[in-house]
Amino acid sequence: MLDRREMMKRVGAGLAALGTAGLDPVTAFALDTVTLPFDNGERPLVKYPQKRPMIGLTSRPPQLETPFAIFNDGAITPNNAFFVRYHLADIPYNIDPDTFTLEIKGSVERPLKLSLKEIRKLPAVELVAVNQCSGNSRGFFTPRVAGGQLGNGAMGNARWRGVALKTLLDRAGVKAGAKQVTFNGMDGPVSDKTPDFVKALDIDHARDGEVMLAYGMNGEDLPLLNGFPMRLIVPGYYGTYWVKHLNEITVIDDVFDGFWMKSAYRIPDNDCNCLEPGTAPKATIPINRFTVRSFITNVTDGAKLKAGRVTLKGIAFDGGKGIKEVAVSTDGGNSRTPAKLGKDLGKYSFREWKLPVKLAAGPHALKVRATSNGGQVQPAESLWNPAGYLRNGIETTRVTAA
Ligand SMILES: Nc1nc2c(c(=O)[nH]1)N[C@H]1C(S)=C(S)[C@@H](COP(=O)(O)O)O[C@H]1N2
Ligand SMILES: [Mo]
Repeated sequence: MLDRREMMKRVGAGLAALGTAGLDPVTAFALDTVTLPFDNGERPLVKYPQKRPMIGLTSRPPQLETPFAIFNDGAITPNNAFFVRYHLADIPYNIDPDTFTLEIKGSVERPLKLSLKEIRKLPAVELVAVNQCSGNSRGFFTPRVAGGQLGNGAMGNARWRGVALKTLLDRAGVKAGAKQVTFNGMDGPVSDKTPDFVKALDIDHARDGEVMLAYGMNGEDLPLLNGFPMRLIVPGYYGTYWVKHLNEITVIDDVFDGFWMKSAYRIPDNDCNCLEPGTAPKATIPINRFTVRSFITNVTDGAKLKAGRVTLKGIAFDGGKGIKEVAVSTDGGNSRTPAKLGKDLGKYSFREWKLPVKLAAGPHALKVRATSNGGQVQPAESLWNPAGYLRNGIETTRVTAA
């Protein structure tokens, strides 16, 4: 065990190494453990430079979950508490923003190579949007599925600032017949048997004016582990498309068939994108928009509360239609009352909600259900798929009032 002074020294060393936005991975260390509410849910609480203590899933590459209590602090997730997900262990820990370049190539009239300075001079756009890992909440699946056993902390909401991808594609001049655009970041595999992490979007999606390249996050540079100096933002879409350390954009005339599109991150191609547990899908499609979700953030499962009036509070979000209603039940789902929605930060953002309720002495199953402006409603029970994606069943928080 490290004593506190030694810990602080290491944090200091880690922060000093950030001079050129580089980060020394060995400065991460464990503080304590937390237990997520499913079997084998014990995790170290770890400290990385630019991050407050986070729930550690893996260390090589770093995968960090946001401690859930942070979502009660506001609709925006602080940069130092934002989750981290990587696939490949060769992470660019030392990026020089002065020599960084972004290339736009392939099926374009004018291939471009832009410095960060040049990109920052282009017309800027801002958008508040949730980033959520496809496997957020996977640890709760029953029957359980393979993959990172995440609690509910692989999501976060930030104000992103950068350039619309359309602006860059228009400058490069997309040629007629272009079908998709691929995105590659500076991280890579340690072994050449592992395919590089490359994602693709359809050309019309890439040019919708909302997909953007972000160099700013909540008014600051991106934290290194969230994609410094620049990442893709695909509003309403799962995090897998939000390529970090983005430095290569390629316009292509066919449908990209790289591993991370063709074989990974796929969901059953049917109405519910779900299956009977244990069965395999007939056909699959690439994962795309978020399902609608909501959470209570100010009361934890198993809490003992004072009987009487309690104000419940939480967040909701969906894949980009915006939240129409959040309804709360204190009797296990028999009756529901609509909550008061908080400030609207945009259709891709977390939406806060709150509702005063009266709790009689005894046990209560609190359930919160969101409906999107598109009419999507959270199902009573979470649906199943073999990769553990899209989880969005109505959450139940069991409390006892006395
Ligand atoms: N370069 C790069 N970008 C990436 C990934 C990656 O492994 N490498 N993982 C993706 C996945 S699956 C997710 S969920 C998000 C997570 O973003 P975050 O680490 O900033 O929270 O990054 C995406 N972008
Ligand atoms: Mo992810």
